[in-house]
Amino acid sequence: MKTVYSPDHACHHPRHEISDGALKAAVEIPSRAEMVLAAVKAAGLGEILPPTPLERAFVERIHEPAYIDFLEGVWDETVAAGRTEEEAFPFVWPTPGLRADRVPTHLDGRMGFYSFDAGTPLTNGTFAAAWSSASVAVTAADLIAAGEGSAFALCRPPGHHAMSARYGGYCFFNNAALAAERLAAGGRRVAILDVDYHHGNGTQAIFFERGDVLFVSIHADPDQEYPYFLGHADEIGEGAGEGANLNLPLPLGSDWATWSKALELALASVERAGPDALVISLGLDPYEGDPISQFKLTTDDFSRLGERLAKAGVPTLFVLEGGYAVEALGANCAAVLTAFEGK
Ligand code: 6XA
Ligand code: ZN
Repeated sequence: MKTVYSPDHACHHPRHEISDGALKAAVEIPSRAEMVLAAVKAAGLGEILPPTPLERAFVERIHEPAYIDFLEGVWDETVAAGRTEEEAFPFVWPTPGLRADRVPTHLDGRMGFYSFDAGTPLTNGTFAAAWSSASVAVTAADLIAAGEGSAFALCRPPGHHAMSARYGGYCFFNNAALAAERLAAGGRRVAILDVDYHHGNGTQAIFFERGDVLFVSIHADPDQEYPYFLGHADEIGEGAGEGANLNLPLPLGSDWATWSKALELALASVERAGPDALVISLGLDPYEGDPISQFKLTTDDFSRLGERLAKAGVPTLFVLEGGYAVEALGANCAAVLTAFEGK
């Protein structure tokens, strides 16, 4: 399996985030990708390729032009506002009852308009890193389009929370959605299976009214876990997308016995759709040792996941999402990918 990777992820290097209602040490940090890269190399998974340049017109198929402009310019705006902190955070949003039909000119208004949480730090190099991450995903999708049976997009920052015009959950561009769009644009039927601990609200929202891309997600019950406001079982898609969205929320504390039952339901739905390509939003935060998550998957369970996905027999693109147990991240990622390859 080929891996696509860019060192530019390290341009996004937050020191802090807001979580648990306070300023904390950031967990979505460059060492995550470095650990995964080292493990993929050590496992001899296959060639490691750089991304090809990403065309902005293609990104605009998923993300609004004004949002792309905002992300590209927000650090200059931050500096122009005389701010000298290492990170910038929004703190006010156009929730129901406030007006969302005007984009404010002030930086704080603009950050709130284009985000949905306060937990996602913007830094000097965020745009460069997020763009490189999106480039990695689309390049890996092109490998599948060219006939590879599998590929790994070693994306950082992650993407599955990013909506067409809002960032949040450490995500800026929706890497999996861009990859799926690339494959769907070639006339393929695509299924996305999101195994991250958190619901992929951005990916769901992007494809909610589309019938050509199935979105299936196994995640912690949003009544009890981030992102809280999407990810319930009654969200089944709308219009042409009705029936093409499947959420499988699970209780906190779920282990492989519970999780693997959801996986069978997820794969049954994928099988019914009969896709030409499968995109896995590969979050490794269902791991028992993850510092911000509360599922109980082990490294061996990640091997079982890889083995099971291979049995689906569909060309498969793995797109890295969350996972914060940095020391175990490489082993868990390699477990999925090498088991998929039958190694
Ligand atoms: C709130 C938790 C953000 C979730 C990030 C993640 N600080 N998403 O791993 O998949
Ligand atoms: Zn996650």
